[in-house]
Amino acid sequence: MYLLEDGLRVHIELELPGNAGERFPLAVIIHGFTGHMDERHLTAVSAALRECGCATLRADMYGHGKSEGAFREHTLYKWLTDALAVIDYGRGLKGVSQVFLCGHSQGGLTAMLAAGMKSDQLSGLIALSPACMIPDLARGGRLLGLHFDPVHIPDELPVWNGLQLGANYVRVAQTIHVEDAVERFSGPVLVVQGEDDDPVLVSAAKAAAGKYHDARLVMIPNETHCYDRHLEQMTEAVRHFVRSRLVSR
Ligand code: FER
Repeated sequence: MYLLEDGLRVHIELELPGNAGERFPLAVIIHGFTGHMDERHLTAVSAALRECGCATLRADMYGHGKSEGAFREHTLYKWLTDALAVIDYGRGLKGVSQVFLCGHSQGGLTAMLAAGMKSDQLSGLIALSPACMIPDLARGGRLLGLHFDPVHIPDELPVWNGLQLGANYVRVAQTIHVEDAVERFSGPVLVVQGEDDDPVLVSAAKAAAGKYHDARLVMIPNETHCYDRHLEQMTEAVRHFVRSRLVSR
């Protein structure tokens, strides 16, 4: 189904746990850059969360999957307002007792930013391979494996799969200070990171985990950005984190 956010359709998929009672927790799940809600690692984390009794609400962000908006025009601000709208929709569903927020990569960064704005409304944040180095890379003119002048940003940046990304993506990213969002979230955090991911991502994820008030970092040896090799280790870390943070309804 679709939500309307600022006049544009945001594609969402709500799935209830097998034994949903009158009250149940809910987890919102956000994909990464060039991704979509049906990627293998996202359907897997979604299934793991339902095994813990959570309803899951996966969403396609602006310019991705089946949501409206052009990929070229997407920015972290647009993803953030989409994420806030999806969380608000989830919070408003009848029976929802508590809300977890989970994101992968750029969706992990988006989740970290949204969590900083909704610390009082979230029971936990799950950041999978969070791409929290994007703002620093944008300020340094080094996104997407490219080098550019960060003060005179080219109108379009080529993305690895033939897509083009507009300069406003970079201009927006340059203004974002992840440590502010980290400081503003006081709830529990799980960061999961594969050790064979891009080293820039690995060190940024470790650093972010170290700055949260209450974070657990699970490093998975010999694992990629999208958990291609040890998917079960990622989903097990998520189940363990969520199970100990369920409130009695
Ligand atoms: C980049 C590295 C990683 C980048 C984006 C990502 C826009 C995001 C990856 C993902 O969400 O999977 O340089 O630039």
